[in-house]
Amino acid sequence: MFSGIQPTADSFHLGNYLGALRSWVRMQDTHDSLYCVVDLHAITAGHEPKVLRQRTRVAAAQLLAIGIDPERSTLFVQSHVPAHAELAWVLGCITGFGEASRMTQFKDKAARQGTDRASVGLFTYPVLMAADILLYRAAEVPVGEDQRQHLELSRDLAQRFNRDFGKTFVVPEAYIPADTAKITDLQDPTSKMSKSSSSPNGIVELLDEPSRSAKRIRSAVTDTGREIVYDPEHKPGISNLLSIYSALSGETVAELERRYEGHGYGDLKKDLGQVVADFTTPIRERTQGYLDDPAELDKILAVGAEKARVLADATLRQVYDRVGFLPAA
Ligand code: AQP
Repeated sequence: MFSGIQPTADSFHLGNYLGALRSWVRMQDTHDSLYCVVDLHAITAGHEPKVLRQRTRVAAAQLLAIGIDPERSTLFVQSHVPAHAELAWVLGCITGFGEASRMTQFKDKAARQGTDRASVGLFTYPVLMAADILLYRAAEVPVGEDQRQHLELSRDLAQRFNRDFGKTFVVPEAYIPADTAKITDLQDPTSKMSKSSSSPNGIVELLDEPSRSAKRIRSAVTDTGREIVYDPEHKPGISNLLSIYSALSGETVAELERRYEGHGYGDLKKDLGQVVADFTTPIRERTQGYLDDPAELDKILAVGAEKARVLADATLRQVYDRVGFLPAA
């Protein structure tokens, strides 16, 4: 099993955690797992080198803090394993231009940045993601709903390569949690909570101070009604808060609806602020603990990269052979 996350913000948000990272932690018990901080992906939309380096460490520290265990899983940084970029080139050569042009995430981001400013790297982002996954012959990929189309492309490329050059890749399946596949923006509950497109008040960050998270939750957009019921179509704001509450507390949405019968939105928001604080405070503290010892953190990542390189290089050698490259002496 493989999955990755971009170091494109100072903190992960609850959408990242509930849509993907929570499954990462759980799947360590049942799967041979590889987890990657995808820094190559993080330079597709403009970046500051010093900030990227810091965010890459913060990303790795947060993954350790939420419970990724480097003894049981392989945790590494994408740029430490050159085979990712090398396989992406080969896969790019079997990807149709029209096929890549249909990726909605590129279309959305390019529309926001302006087509002239959007990079070729942003365009080929999903091909690099396919390389990440296929290198490790991953059968399952835990992601949020927003990545479904990219996963579909990875499957198509695996099948195409296997057909044209002989069976090489495992065709991966997306693992998308039913209840929290899409956590939405607190200020615009019809859009996904997103590091790059949400306003700061639309996001709850794992590393936020509890008072700031509570304030953002208190100011979350809700509808004009009074009833606390789960109805994503008519009450997207309240439904999003109920999803988050249920996922973090372990209570079902139906139990929460019963508990808050006759209460106002303010009560739900206040209690959710506390639930979020209880959840994020130990994560924030543990993250800081890892950041206080960067040498140890870098050592964990070096060990992870070494393990990943062994697997990735074996796949890449096979791919190079299958496509007809002359072996290096
Ligand atoms: N709102 C969300 N709900 C559920 N899952 C989500 N994910 C992201 N947002 C939500 C999942 O988090 C994983 C890692 O995200 P990423 O940083 O690699 O990719 P992303 O989708 O690009 O995340 P953002 O916040 O939207 O970042 P930007 O704005 O920089 O693109 C993925 O599995 C994703 O599905």
